[in-house]
Amino acid sequence: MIDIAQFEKEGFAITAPLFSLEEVQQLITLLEQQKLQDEGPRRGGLRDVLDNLPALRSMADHAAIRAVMNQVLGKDAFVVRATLFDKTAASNWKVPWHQDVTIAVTERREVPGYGPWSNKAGVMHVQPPSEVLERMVTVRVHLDDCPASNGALRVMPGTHRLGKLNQNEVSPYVEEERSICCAAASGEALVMRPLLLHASSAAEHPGHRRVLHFDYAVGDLADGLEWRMRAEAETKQITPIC
Ligand SMILES: O=C(O)CCC(=O)C(=O)O
Repeated sequence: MIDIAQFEKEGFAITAPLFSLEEVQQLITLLEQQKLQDEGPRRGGLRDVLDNLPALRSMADHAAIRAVMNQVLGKDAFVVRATLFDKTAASNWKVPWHQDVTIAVTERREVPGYGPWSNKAGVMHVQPPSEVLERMVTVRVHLDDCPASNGALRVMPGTHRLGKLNQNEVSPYVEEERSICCAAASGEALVMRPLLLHASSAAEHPGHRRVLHFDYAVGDLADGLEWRMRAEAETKQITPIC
């Protein structure tokens, strides 16, 4: 459970452990068996990880995440995307301050307020209007301990209330001395609004910094546009892992 008033004001919260060490270990073993982290693109991430590992869907619906989701989006929230991020010696990256402004959809349709479009590894992405992004919440589950020195995410509190910014409008809202470093232990999660400005540095002594990043939403998109993952949820047979 999180402090919901604080979450709405600041745009983020760090949870108590949502997963036991045993569950985390089970997930790491699963990822290692699948060699997903080695196949990730240059930046040490793997998009659409549920496509490669549909068993992870049970984690996205884990009771501990559901309890948080019930607080922040309500019981009708559904997962719309999952990404695995890792920082290793071979792929130790940093990202500048930005908001998360794209969603994955089933197909391109010209709908007012939606755009620009992009095709990322065969998956159609679009920037929706701010109202859609404001109905979304991200849960970043840490599989490894993530102190500041391991490339933890930094956030600018309250910036989720600015609406969608162009990347060239971001810098006036970034005050490094006011930023918060979201250090977290293995099993803990960072819950955040996608419009919250965030950035991260490279790890100082890279080993692993595995984060499963789940995006959740409520409600339909406009004029027949469909969330990609929601559509797939209805057609795939899932084997639970935890
Ligand atoms: O995991 C990170 O450090 C950054 C992830 C990121 O850039 C994002 O979620 O948009």
